[in-house]
Amino acid sequence: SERIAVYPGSFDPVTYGHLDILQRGLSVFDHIIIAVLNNSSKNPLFSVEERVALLKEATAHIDSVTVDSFEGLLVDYVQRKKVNIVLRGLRAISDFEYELQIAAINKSLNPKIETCFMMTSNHYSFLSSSMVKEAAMYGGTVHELVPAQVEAALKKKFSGKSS
Ligand code: COD
Repeated sequence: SERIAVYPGSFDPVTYGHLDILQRGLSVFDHIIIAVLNNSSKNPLFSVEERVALLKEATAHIDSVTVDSFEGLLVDYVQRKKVNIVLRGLRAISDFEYELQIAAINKSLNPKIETCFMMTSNHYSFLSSSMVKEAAMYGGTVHELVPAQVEAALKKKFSGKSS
């Protein structure tokens, strides 16, 4: 049977760090469902539709990936998809505590669901969506950090707001 994992996140916006974890995940899983959190409380820069569209463009060349969004509890979404593995990435040690907390809460909410962690390459270990947004806001070059469509979308968001 097919091994499927759900890769959840805010992806506001998707970076090469996220895509690095996706690539690693694809060496272990047959199919990965990227699940974008539809979060009103986190006040994202990109709407859920925009984040999904950017992820779809960034993964268009990969057959074994689908992009979706979800609301409410992650474990409920994962169960609805009939999946029992959550894929997450680890960067610097600072991620560990946060990820441990999420994994522990999810485990207590649904013991059948396991979280699988992949370590990012050193190259991306300090890359985050928030850093990318801040750099772009002040007119910095984010070319090496995000796919071209994301770079263009950031430019559009911040045009007129910087300088
Ligand atoms: N290198 C490697 N991995 C990276 C990098 C990088 N440079 N950047 C990000 N990642 C990894 C992150 O470690 C994470 O594993 C994944 O990519 C997604 O990252 P983000 O920042 O886009 O996503 P988060 O952390 O905001 O996602 C949080 C969730 C949406 C998973 C969480 O809030 C959630 O499940 N919410 C739904 C409500 C719920 O179920 N709550 C209970 C559990 S908290």
